[in-house]
Amino acid sequence: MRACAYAALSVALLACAGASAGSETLGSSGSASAGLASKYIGDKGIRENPAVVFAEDFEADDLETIAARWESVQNRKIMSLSADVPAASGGTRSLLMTHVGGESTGGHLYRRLLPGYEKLHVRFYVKFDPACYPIHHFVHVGGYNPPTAWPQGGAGTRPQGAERFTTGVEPYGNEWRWDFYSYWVGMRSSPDGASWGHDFINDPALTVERGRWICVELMMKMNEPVTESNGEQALWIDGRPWSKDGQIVSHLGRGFPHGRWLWDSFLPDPNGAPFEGFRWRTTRELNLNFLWLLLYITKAPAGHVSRVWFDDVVVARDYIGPITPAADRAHGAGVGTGRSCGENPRGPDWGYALSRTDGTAARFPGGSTEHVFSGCPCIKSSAAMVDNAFWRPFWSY
Ligand SMILES: [Ca+2]
Repeated sequence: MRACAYAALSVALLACAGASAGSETLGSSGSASAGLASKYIGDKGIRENPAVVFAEDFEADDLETIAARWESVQNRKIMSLSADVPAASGGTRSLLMTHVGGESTGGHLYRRLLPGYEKLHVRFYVKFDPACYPIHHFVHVGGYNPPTAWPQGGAGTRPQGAERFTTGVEPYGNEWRWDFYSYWVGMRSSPDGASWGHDFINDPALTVERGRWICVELMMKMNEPVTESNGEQALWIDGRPWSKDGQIVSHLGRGFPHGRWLWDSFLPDPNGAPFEGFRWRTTRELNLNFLWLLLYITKAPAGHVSRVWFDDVVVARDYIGPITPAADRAHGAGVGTGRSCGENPRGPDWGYALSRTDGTAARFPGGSTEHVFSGCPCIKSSAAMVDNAFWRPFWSY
């Protein structure tokens, strides 16, 4: 459980609404299938995929260009463009938020995702400086009816069912563990009589590692029909769901996982009752329609500096997954291991890029230096290759 002190926030700008998600990409083995990102090395061109709703890679010469892609920008003065990017990223810029204790409570980028969706995946990369102060609230996804160009309030209050729901993906306070933080009509009460956001994973082992880039993906799926509690939400860290005591606990829907409630916390437990599912809404007018890239820090001592980087945000109707690294950058990681094509650990349908044995970039028709194949075997015979000699496979996962 977690006390949510939103009261100090200026009115309409910050709200802790809970939303949720669902995921259909978890197989029986619990591993995620290849996502949209597997088709776009370095994420280059991913925004052209018809399933992609929005993408923000922060590749721009100035913040004004970035701000134009969002509807609400709070505290732009703490934001800057940084050359620190995820290793697999095809870009050279990320967004850095530099919070200084005593000067502000952070900042945000917010925008609607219109016309609104029944299911969405939101994937982003984040890096917390090792000295980053505990986060009070973080990135949120959800829906407002009607949609607004700014985040709404509602902290501590259970939604009515027709007007809002939200879910934050949050590094929980001093614990630095990943969990959801959800508000919806079906939520329960907190010990103080209010309804603060609910958490669901409650595993300290799901640590938020500071000092490195992390790939975070949230999925939310609406309940349909609106009388049912068949909505879902799911979370992947670095492309992996989270399991505990023999069950996946990062994907919740009607009947899964098993556990029990303690006030506003769902505690997964294989011997508990099946999760009841999410009734996110009571009307179809309410759906997934906003993304709130939020950094909210409230208790850092005066002068304490907390740096948080964001990059490679993608919103899509299907599973996205981590960025596929370029062959040249990753050369060596999967080369020379003696694996044959048939031993591709992601299965024969997983694509991969090639690089030359001498370390130079591969060349393909059209001048491209990168290529993702969709099948196996293919390395020695693919018509896409300019030259059959000197190529080796690189496993792109
Ligand atoms: Ca970037």
